[in-house]
Amino acid sequence: MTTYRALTEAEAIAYAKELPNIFAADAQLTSREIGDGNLNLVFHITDEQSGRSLILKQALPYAKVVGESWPLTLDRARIESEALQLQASFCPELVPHVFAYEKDLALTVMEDLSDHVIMRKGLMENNRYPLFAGHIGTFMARTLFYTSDLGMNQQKKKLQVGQFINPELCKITEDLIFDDPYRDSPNNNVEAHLKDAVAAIWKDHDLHLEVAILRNTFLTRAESLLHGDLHTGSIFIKADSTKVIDPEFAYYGPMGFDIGALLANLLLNYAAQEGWSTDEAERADYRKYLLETVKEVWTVFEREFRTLWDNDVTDPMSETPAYQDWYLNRVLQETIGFAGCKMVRRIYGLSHVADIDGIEDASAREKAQRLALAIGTSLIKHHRKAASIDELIAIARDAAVS
Ligand code: SR1
Ligand code: MG
Repeated sequence: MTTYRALTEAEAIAYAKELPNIFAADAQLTSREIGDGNLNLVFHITDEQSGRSLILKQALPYAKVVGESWPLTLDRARIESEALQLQASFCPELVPHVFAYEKDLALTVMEDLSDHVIMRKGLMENNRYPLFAGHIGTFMARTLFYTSDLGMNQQKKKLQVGQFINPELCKITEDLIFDDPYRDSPNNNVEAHLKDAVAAIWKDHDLHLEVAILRNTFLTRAESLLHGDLHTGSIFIKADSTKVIDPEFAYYGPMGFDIGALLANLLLNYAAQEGWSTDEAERADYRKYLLETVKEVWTVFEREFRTLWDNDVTDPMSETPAYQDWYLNRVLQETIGFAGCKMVRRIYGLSHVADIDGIEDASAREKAQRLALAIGTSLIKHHRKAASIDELIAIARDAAVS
């Protein structure tokens, strides 16, 4: 039995050499630790001679972003590798291939995607990805439908809920998204120029009610196997390919949480345009592209989900007239609410996003932050009244002009 230890680059090379059928026995491998996320080590292993490469991802027993004072279960590596393999059974072209998972080292061996870029970085360079909405809408429709009571055997689903119980990672989300931002928590990271806006949020009881309702939904609704952290840093992209990575927060929760996370991150980039583009017309044009993408993501998701429901549904009551419409409207409303929560937490919670924090000019950054907060809080307050994705888009558009 191997005992857990965080690998060094040399140990990562030695481990990779032992993997069957990947590198030649005499291959000269190099390793670079490239993990830039909050939690894990990521080794990029390459063999110059054959051109072969792969990724070794290893969970650390603590949250890297905070340090060893924040212990974190290694079981998240199992959850991630099992979620990736399940997602691959629904849409293999949209996730990295997993070659192996080593429990004792909390280590997953997977396909190297370095010909793609992290989508957040691509958006920060104002790149456009015309195939993205189709890819991600399909990913969400398939993974959320086929892991729900609508798309699989309902007894097997209960067992699958057990397979993906993920209490420690869920607690991070419960705290950082549905609690800390709404009170003066030491976990928050508030820039001085935002103190008035944040203080107003801490006093806004109408807003707190909506957040409490969304938090309750996150805590209690075992609807589908979620990715659990579907932001633009969890997506590798290039013109003709999208790969969803990093599902270590996977658990059974409400569908709208994944969709909302994705839309929130597009809207955070929308808000960040304040700082990235000085040319008014260029900024307006990229914002238009982002809102069109938001709409298309929802439209593809809804269309694909309805098709799966019509063709593959397992629930005996699913043909009840108007049930499908009721169901999708509820998913839409929760998507909008969760999107709002995901925006607010990234502005002054523990963990921010580079789209916003990377704006060097403090006054442009403040404008972007206030815009994100205005959109996020409006989405939260509006979510239970929503009946169309156009309402989310109108909120984003109106906030940017006011
Ligand atoms: C302590 S982890 C902070 C954040 O990083 C991940 O990407 C999740 O979004 C989590 O909330
Ligand atoms: Mg991650």
